[in-house]
Amino acid sequence: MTSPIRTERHGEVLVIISDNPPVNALGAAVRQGLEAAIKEGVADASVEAMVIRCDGRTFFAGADITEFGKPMQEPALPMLVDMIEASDKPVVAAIHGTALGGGCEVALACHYRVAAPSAKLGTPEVKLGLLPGAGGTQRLPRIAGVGLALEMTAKGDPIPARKAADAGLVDKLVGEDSLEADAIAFARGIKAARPIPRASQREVRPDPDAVAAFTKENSRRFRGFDAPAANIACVVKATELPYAEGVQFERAEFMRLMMGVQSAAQRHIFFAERQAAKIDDVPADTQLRPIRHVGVIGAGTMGGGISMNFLSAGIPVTIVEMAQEALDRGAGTIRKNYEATAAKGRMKPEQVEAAMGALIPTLDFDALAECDLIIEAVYESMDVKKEIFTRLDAICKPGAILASNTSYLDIDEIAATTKRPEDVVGMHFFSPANVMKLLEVVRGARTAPDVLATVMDLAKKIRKVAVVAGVTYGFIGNRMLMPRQVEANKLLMEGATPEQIDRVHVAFGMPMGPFQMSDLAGVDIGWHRDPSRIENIRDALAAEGRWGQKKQAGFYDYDEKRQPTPSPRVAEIIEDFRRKSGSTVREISDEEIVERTLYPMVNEGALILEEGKAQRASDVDVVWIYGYGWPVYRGGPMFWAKSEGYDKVVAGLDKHGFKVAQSLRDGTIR
Ligand code: T1G
Repeated sequence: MTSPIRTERHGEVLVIISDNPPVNALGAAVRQGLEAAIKEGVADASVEAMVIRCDGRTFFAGADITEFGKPMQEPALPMLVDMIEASDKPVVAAIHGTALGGGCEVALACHYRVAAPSAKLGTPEVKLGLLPGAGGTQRLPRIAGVGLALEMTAKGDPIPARKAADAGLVDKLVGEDSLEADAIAFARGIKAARPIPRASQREVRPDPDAVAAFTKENSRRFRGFDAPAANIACVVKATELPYAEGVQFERAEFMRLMMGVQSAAQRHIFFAERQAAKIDDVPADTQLRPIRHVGVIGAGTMGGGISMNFLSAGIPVTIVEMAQEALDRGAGTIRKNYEATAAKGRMKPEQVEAAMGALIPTLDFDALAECDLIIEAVYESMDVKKEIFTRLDAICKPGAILASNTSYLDIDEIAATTKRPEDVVGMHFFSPANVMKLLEVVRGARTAPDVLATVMDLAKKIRKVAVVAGVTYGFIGNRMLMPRQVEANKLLMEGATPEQIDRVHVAFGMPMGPFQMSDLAGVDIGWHRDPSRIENIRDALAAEGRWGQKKQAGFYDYDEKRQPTPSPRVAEIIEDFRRKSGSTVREISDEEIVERTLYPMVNEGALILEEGKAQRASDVDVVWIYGYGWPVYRGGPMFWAKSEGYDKVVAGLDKHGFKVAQSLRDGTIR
């Protein structure tokens, strides 16, 4: 097997090159090749300096995550980076693409770093529930200081090369297309410089105020996660201990996290997210349809958010409304959202103007005729959607993709109103559509493979995580949400309170519970609007105008800052319903709430998989992580059920009389 590492001599400079597509992950063969090359350079008297660079799209993007949990093959990365740093001949890292995790640690162990301006450096291990385990938490603060080291390790977001240069992490920004030549020239410039700068030998002053401020500032963001605190602790150790002792602490923390359930869950989601992009029965090289212009029907909250995704990706959008006032309001909201983003420094004013310049608001439905993709985003009425698709069928050009943003309705029924059902697909965005990453791509019985492949590819372009769902009421996410809501309401009748149920879900790691969520979305969503017809607690609230946060009253009362407080009026309404329905009120345990609200979701997920309405269990997990705020450190409902033990989940469901999916009972969920 040829090594992914090769060397090339440029006079007195030895260039060590990794070629391990797709992202030069630091797998065993790469590490062995690097070790041999460094030894070769150190041993060869004619070598006066070395350069490490990578072929392909990026410098090392980290340790090979697929090797985690398997027996370690020597050399281990910590030993390899220490060996690079110990070299008595200067080693220069030549960085392009993304130097991430172990890749960044290799660069930090090199004595100098040069980078292409477009490069990024980062330690994203925390996003895998880990920390930089090859000296990164000890070398980073020694070079860049405590503040930036905390940012990079505990948050995990990469930084651009220019910022890295300003922080001393990169010694020189070189030509975008002359990386190797510039790195060799740089190496020649420093080959004789002594002493050789070694990051591990540098001092870093303690900065307890920065640590305290950082921890406080991010407490909400880090809630429930184990890894951020461990990253912070390691950086603090770097200011207290010599390198040799600091890395021992780092190593122990790394192994503790690696053995933990959270990292297993987060690594599961790393691969699940990438797997979700693959459609089992559609070849990866399927010819895609060109999407150069998109049409959106409806300029309401969803239509506006959906349009922003395409405008931000540089794809022009024709947005159609029935009335000028609604059209102006919709376009106005899009501009306001962009200007708010620019005000936070996350967009330049010229980018706002470019996006708004690509928006074509119109009352003329026929203007959609030339669009490559049309997304219908009007309110949930099958009749209205059928009428719209009939009109689209009459005017749209051959090959145009006709999509519905319905959250529940039957895509096949909508498609059947056209003579081109193969061009019809569901694109279910989540509110706010310009923010939420999830996109459920609903595959109809007649949806053509190239339509699916095109929409999945487009999802990447608009920075969405797309998951294929089959036609079933509520698709994957909302279908699993329904049994949870039903049980939550039953538990209210039996003695639980909205606050108790929501507290259990928030403690579990959800951003909010079922009733807080109902108040955010609107208690009146889907309400029959007849105040005299009161069949359940939700009807009673809606009839009283308690429509949720927007009315400062729903299942909770809300202050002007939208802070919820338990509502005596709601307690009365619930009490009234219990009395009228003759419910037996009893003490409800938190455990029972988990068994009756989360286990049924898992059960529904298993049924969805049995019916083939989702490709794989990990897709269901991706839906809940990116669409409903399921805590990533629990890996999603299906992964969580497996880590809890299917037997325990089945026992809980049996205890409460649920009909258990056969695959869950047999433990054969795929
Ligand atoms: N190991 C193994 N496979 C990897 C990988 C990695 N580190 N990174 C990517 N892949 C695979 C990925 O699964 C996909 O495979 C293909 O490469 C393309 O990836 C000791 C312990 C680099 C920004 O966390 O963030 O170092 O689906 O689709 O959108 O301290 O990949 O094609 O079969 O994501 O262009 C730390 C993880 C590891 C970076 C490129 N490093 N990777 O994004 O492509 S832990 C990371 C990424 C560590 C040390 C510790 C992204 C990317 P497939 P892709 P992309």
